[in-house]
Amino acid sequence: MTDNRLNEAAQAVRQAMADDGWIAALTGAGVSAESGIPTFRGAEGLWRGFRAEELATPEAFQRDPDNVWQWYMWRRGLVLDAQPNAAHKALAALERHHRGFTLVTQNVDGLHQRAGSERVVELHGNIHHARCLQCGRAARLPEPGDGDGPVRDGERTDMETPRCPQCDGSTRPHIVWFGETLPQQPWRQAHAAAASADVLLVIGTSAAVYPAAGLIDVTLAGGGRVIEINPQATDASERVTWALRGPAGDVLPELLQAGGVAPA
Ligand code: BJW
Ligand code: ZN
Repeated sequence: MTDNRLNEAAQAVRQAMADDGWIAALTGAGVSAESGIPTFRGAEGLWRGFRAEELATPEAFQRDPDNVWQWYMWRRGLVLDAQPNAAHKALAALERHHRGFTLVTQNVDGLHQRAGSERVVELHGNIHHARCLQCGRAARLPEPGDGDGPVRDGERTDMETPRCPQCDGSTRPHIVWFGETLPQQPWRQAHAAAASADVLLVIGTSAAVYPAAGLIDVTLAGGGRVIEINPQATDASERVTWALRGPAGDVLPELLQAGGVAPA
């Protein structure tokens, strides 16, 4: 993609860095699509005939905790088998290159961290953790290959929610479901980053889920400019400054390289 929009957007990135300004990124499921992780609202977003909106709710978990748990463990399996892609790596390179950068993600897959990003603000939780319903502690789930991992003695051990290692209470996925409030500290960090951003990169999100999608308006209201990277038009396309069409794994490295960030 070598059109005017890309060049203008790259110029805004370059300028923000030259001025020692602030850059933020908001990522969604599309940034992990090229790693083979299905998006929520895409055609592969279905699992056993359920849509994500039918599984990612406290009511669904109350009704059938094992069903919801198994959906998360299926997704976690995909994530553990996946590798970070060029878009995750480009964002890690941007963090290394520019101090005033904050990466905010709606994703729960941990692929940004695996690509080398160290300061990741997770708005919707993390699929590798379970949280105790009794004492509130979030603990990382065992990895395959740990003595305690999902397969032990040939038997799957991840088909039911585990007990809390601290108090033996019941646990749930450490995820923010529809109707639940976002964790306070990450939300504050994300809001502050969007408010002070000279440039906000909005990558691979349908911008349909709030309050995350509202960060776009926070940046625009603060006088910052917004660059959207997505192969499709989204709910935000009409209000962003530049909408760059294409897969994040192609467009983001091209944009950042044109903006002066050395490739990963
Ligand atoms: C590519 C690509 C490639 C493909 N490269 N791109 C204001 C207005 C209206 C509604 C609300 C509002 N405020 C709150 C609400 C209610 C609700 C909400 O937003 N509903 C909307 C659906 C209308 N929000 C909430 O309930 C939130 N809580 C809250 O607001 O609390 C206060 C409150 C409490 C009580 C009552 C009211 C308010 C919580 C939201 C939690 C979202 N949780 C989920 C699931 C859990 C995580 C998990 O299981 O993994 O988070 S939902 C799901 O959507 C997931 C995602 O993080 C989130 C966003 O989806 P995302 O990432 O945008 O994915 P997709 O699939 O939608 O889009 C993928 C995009 O990628 C597409 O555009 C593709 O084109 C693109 N793409 N290939 C680049 N290669
Ligand atoms: Zn506990």
